[in-house]
Amino acid sequence: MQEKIKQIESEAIQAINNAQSLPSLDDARVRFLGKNSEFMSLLKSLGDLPIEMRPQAGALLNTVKTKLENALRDKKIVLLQQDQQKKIAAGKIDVTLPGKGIRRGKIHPITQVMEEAKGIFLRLGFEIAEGPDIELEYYNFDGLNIPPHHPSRDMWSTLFIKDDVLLRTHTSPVQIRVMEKRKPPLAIIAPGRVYRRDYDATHSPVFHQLEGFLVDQHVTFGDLKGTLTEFLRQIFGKDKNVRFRPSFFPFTEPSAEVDVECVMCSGKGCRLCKDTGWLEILGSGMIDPNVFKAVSYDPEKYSGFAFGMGIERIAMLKFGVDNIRLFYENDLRFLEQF
Ligand code: 2NL
Repeated sequence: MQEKIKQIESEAIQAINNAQSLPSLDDARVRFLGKNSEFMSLLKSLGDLPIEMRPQAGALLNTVKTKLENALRDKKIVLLQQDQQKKIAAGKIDVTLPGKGIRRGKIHPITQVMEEAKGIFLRLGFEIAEGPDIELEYYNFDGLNIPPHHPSRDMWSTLFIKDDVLLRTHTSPVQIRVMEKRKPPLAIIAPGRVYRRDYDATHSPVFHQLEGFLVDQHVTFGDLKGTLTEFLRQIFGKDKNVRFRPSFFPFTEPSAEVDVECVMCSGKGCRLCKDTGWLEILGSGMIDPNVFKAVSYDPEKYSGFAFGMGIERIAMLKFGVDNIRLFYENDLRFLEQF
C-alpha cells in the first residue's frame, strides 16, 4: 500500500506541475483527489487493513493529501497571475469601464439649521462670538444673576467637573465674557454646544444652542419683538403667526417665551402642539440690571434684550423628526434625507 501511495503522489505532483491552464489543473485535482479517485478509494479501504497497519497507512495518506492540496493551491495562484498578465498584454482589461460610484456627502441637518439661523442674524447686523465648552461656575451662573445655592439653579441639570468648573449649560457665558471686554453698542450671537444631564426622545446630554443679545442706549421690548418675529418668520415661513408669552429667567426682566404657529396644523390644534395651536421656540427678555452690574455696565444708561434657542428642537419641528437621537446615530438612511 505504501508503494501505491508513493506512486500516486509522484504522478499527481507531476500532473500538477505540467498543468498549463486552470481547467487542466482542475482536471488533475479531480483525477487525483476527486470522489472517484484511486486515492479516495485507498482512504475508504483503510478499515479493511489489519488493525496494526492502520495508523501508519492513515498518517501517510493524510500527509500526501495535504501535500497535494498545497501544491494545487500554489499552482492555482501562479496560473491566475499568468492569466492576468496575458489579459493585460492583450489589452483585455477595459480601462474605459466606469469606476465604482462615489456617494455625495450632505451637510448634517443640525449644521444646516445652525447655519441658516446664524445667516439670518448676521444679515440683521449681529456678530458671532465663541467661548470655551468647559466653563467657570461664575460665567455660567453667578454673572447671570444666578447666585450660589439659589433654587433657580435647578432649571439646569448641570454636569460639574470640579467645585467651580463645569460643562456650560447654555452659551450665555460667552456673552458675559464679551460684555466684560467690550463696551456697547453690541449685537452678538453665541452659537455652540451645551451640556445637561438629560436624556430622552427630545433631550440629549449634548445639544446645540444659539443665544444672542443686543445692548445700547434706549433698547426696548419693541426691539426684541421686532427682531425675534423677523427671525422666526425667516426660519418657519413669512406667513406664520408669532406670539410672546410672559415667563421667567433669572437673567432677564421682564422675560418672555416666544411661540410660533404650529407647523403641523397651522394653529388648528393637533398632537404636536398638544391642541394649543402653538409651538414654543425661544426664551427671551430684557437683560436684568444685575447682569449689567456684574460686567460694570451702568443699568441707568444702557438697556438690552437677549434670547436663547435649542437648535435640535427647531430642526425636529422643521423636518418633522420625532426623536432627537436620530441626529447623532450617523445612519446614512436618515441623514441622506436632508
Ligand atoms: C431658552 C432661554 C434665554 C437668554 C437666554 C441671556 C444672556 C445674557 C443675558 C441675559 Cl448674557 N440673557 N440669554 C435670555 C433669555 C432666555 O434662553 O429657553 N434657551 C433655550
